[in-house]
Amino acid sequence: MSTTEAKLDRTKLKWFGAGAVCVVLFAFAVMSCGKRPTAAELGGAAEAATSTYVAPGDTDEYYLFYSGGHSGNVYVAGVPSMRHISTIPVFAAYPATGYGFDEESKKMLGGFGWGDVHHPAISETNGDYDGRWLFVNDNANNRLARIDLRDFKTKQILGPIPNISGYHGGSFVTPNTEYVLAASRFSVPLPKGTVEPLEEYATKYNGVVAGVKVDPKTGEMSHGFQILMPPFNFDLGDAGKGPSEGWAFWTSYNTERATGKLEVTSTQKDRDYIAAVNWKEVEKAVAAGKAKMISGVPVLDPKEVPGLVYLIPCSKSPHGVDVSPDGKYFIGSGKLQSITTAFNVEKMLTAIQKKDFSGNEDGIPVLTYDSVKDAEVNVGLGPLHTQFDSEGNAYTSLFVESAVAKWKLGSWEVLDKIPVTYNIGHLCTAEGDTVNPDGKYLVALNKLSHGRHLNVGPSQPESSQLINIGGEKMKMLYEAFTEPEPHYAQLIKADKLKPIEVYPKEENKNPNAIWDVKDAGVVRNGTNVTVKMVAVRSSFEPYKIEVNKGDTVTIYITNIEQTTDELHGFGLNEHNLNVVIDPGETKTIKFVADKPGVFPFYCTNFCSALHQEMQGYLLVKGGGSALAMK
Ligand code: RUQ
Ligand code: CUA
Repeated sequence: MSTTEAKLDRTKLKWFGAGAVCVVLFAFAVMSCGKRPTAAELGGAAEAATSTYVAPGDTDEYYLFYSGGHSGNVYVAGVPSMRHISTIPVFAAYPATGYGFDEESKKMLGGFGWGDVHHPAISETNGDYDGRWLFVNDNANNRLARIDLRDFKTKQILGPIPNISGYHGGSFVTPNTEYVLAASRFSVPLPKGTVEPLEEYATKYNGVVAGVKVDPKTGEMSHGFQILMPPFNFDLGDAGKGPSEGWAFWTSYNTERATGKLEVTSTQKDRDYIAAVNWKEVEKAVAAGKAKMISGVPVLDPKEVPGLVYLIPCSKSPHGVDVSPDGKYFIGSGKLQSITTAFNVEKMLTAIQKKDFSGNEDGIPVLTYDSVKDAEVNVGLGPLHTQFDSEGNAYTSLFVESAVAKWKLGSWEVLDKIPVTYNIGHLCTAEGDTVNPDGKYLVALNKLSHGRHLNVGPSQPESSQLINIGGEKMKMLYEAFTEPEPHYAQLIKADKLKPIEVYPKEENKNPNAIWDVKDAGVVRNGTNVTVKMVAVRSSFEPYKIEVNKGDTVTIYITNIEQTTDELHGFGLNEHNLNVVIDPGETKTIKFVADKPGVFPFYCTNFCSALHQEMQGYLLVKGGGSALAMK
């Protein structure tokens, strides 16, 4: 770089506030280890900094929804800034929004204190994100949740789903969100509740692959169909599209049907399987009465109903299968190998037609590997998960190698590779699992950070990296802390979502909602005390609730504000109760007043200059007399 160019570069930097700061820090970091940054390093950092810089007041181009693993939450960040902008509690209580404290959300949680959120999926219409709902599965308690993207709130939790054990093989949606895929990671004897000796695992335990039905209008989820499978461990999946529409795919491992130390016992065979299910045929079979009901769900046994399921050999210990945007290929990678395999849907259909089978598992035909495979691509060590861009390229995460490989569908050439830090699990490209990916960005969800952040002790913060995939070569742009533990993510163009700002009053159908302070009050019926309360800047009405020890108290609070961002909270001292009520919302609190005394309640969510004054008292009579001050 010439001096003029260097000068130009510096002048440019002046105009990019954050960019400049980053470059200075970068330069400082490099110099402090005794090296001067090269012009190329400075230029690259400036470019990266400016392309991720979102100025104060500006907003990001994409929403990133990523799973929060065993936190039970879904996290929302903006891309390219990677700023964490929201937390959506799903399977665990979250005091910040009062989730899990009001009666409505407590009921949804069903008594479980946590969940293990794995793979978020945005609903689709014609194979493209329609921005209506986000589904997430719970690996721990076999549940599926639906978040409404109109208000970013969890609206339904279905489960524990009968017969599914370790719901990891989801949530992947079919092209018109007819189903959300589900599968058992851990085979168990069925129906649940029965016990068979572990020694008889191979014959008496069952795997299950399934589809949870979704109502196309309301998003309401219900038990769809299930298929009884051999006791393999079923892993991640994907739905077919285009020429493969109507098919669903999952990988499986431990096709050895082993127990004990799986790291040894389940890695004996060279290949495991991809299970391919023709869900349109499954629907017909269910309609024809060929399913039997097990624990309230129609279950099909492929031994009795052939033609629904096929197995395709895949490199051993695969972790999911991904269908290309055109629906022609499905990609399966063995974690213990350095190749990923591209299978061809047309070849699969031909093999099925010609009964080109190499064996069977409990009566399920195994297709001949060489007949279905299109190519083995030498991507690198530990291939895990593949996503796509708009130019016909695929991107595969390499766990062992700590890198992302870019390769071409069809010509199978590996085009580029970029190191990531460290041990990437999944990756997510912009709308990369739809029929219409955007390209542009890739987020690497790394499993280990090995001190990429300030030291905060043994539990090291996670890190995810933003990579520009808009050009020929991938470029590292930014690295950010991500809440633990991201397993998968969805990256959707921001303008596809139109979240509401307040809950419109006319849409509030809660029979206990009140909109005028003169309707507020306390009504007693035996030992049941019902309070209808209004929260509005900056007071509660009523501000005094008098009850007797032992009364059951139900409080319906309506936030009658119709102004954006005017939330109120209701925290009750020493009662483990806090709810937050958004503008136009009504929430229900219920508790037994079992402690005598005077308990202040107050607004927990900052709302106005007189927020601190927004308070009241609960008087629970039945204790001793007070110590009066003389
Ligand atoms: S998963 S990385 Cu459900 Cu691969 Cu965790
Ligand atoms: Cu209402 Cu703070």
